[in-house]
Amino acid sequence: MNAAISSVDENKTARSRLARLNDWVAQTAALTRPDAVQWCDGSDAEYAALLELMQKDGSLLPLNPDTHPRSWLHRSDPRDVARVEHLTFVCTSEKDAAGPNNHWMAPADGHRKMDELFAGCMRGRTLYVIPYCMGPIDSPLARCGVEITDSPYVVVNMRMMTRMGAAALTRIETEGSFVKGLHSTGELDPDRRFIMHFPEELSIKSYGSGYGGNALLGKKCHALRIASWQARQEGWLAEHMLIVGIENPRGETHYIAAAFPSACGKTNLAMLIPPESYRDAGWKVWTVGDDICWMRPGADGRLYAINPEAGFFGVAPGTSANSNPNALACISHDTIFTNVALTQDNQPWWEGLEGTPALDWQGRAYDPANGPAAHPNSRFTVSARQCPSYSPRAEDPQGVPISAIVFGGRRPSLVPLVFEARDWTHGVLVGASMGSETTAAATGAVGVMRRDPMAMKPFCGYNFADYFTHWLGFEKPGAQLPKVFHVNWFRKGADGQFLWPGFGENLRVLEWMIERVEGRVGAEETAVGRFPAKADFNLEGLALSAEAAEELFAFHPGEWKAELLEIGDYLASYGDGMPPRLQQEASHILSILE
Ligand code: OXD
Ligand code: MN
Repeated sequence: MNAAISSVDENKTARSRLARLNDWVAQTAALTRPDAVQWCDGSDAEYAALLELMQKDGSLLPLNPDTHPRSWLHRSDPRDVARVEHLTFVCTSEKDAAGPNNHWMAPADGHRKMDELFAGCMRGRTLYVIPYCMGPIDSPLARCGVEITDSPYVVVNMRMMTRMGAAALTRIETEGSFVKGLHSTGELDPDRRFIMHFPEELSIKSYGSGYGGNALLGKKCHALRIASWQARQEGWLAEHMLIVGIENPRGETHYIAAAFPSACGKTNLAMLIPPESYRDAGWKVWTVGDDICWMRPGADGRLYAINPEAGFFGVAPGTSANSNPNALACISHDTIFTNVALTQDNQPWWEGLEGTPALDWQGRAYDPANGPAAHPNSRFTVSARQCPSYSPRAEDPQGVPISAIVFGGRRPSLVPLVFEARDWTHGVLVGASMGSETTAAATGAVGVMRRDPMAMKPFCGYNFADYFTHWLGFEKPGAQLPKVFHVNWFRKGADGQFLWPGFGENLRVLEWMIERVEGRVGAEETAVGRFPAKADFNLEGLALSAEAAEELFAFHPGEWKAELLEIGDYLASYGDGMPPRLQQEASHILSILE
């Protein structure tokens, strides 16, 4: 076939691939009845027009242009401030495929329920079509999606959080496949709110919320719930993990992927600034991602990771010059804030910052009797490119090689500052048995301890038993798997105060991990994993009491026995599908403890 004919054929095929998208947009418009349909190209002009529109209708308020140029405040409906796990469903043909870790509905029922809500819901509104790519546009690890929404707030946020617009549409045209996400803010009525996933169809329907995790469908819905399903089928992993590069004084960079539940400091760790003594010695930290990690084995057997996101949707409260100066620099311009408080001179404000608030997150004159000035789950949305520590490898289409995987949760007692898993199977058990206290990132009680395997409890799009089997399956001939660690920044003393200073000082823990990866230091074997030998862990210059230092590294066999019994029951709750290897590993540890 001559080249001219083949390119005509390719064009025809590309057009027919786009026909699938066009048909879906037309069907959706017929169902939702918008006044207008706008295809988003991701351009500056489009962004400016949407900002102007929202400023006019009052859904975005301009912030102080001298201190926060081109930045905005959005105040959401007070009943719509967090993810809604109880209203989030995975709709698979077989209930068992979704597993006890998900709320389930049969796909036909899910579609019926959602289509009733969507019918006519965009009357008087514009339907926006957002083609987007999760991951660097030229990366073989990246995947595309299209979100249809009636929310301009979603469009401007998606522009920062994904590679959105013309380039994504071109990739969709070439590949033909994309994740379909349909979203409407509806009436923002919590009784008419559902976030439904149809992994077998690679589609999402979300109604009744404008909150990031429920409405920016590229993020949790696509990049975790749907992607975890795709990843299982295609042999990779979609994880709730930050990715950070640690450069040692010899100039070598190790990339670490770390899973922590929502609002447990992933952004802070991803943007860590080394303590002065480390900086002087030449340590550097490079941010690749702060929330989601897609990784797959490369030709050399190592796991290679990309950050599918292009921006940060970070928790504002607690972000300060002490905890995260890089984030503060990042959000000093071109940022959208949601549900933060305001100072007298119209600067964004939240607990942890200096100064005083004048208006709270609902726009009322600040009164401590009404609770915190900023909502505890108030957020900033910002492009990752604004981050001073943004890694030069962050956009590498091949991803970065992962040297260590870290799991961690909020554990006020028992769990030491750090330990290492003996091998991959043990590492998977350590991840599977992760526990943490709940936070304000989801509606419901805060501070309740729950099991949150791999920090994926709210995000795994299929049965955890199959997910653990998938993880175990990465151990195969030729694999060069990362070492696995567990950390706990949140250990408290008898006085209820945190024992570990955290933030920049966490580099000391990462240093120990890297030394372990490089085989430079030994470790002390315990039944539950490898603990640092005191001599190998740098505590120099830290104002840590001897008791705190002792307790942070202590091993309490009796309490661990109780923990392992609980973990055994938890794993058993997933029934027959649970990989025996994981339960055997837990029983083995228990037998050593007994
Ligand atoms: C997030 C979350 O927004 O985990 O990243 O809730
Ligand atoms: Mn998250």
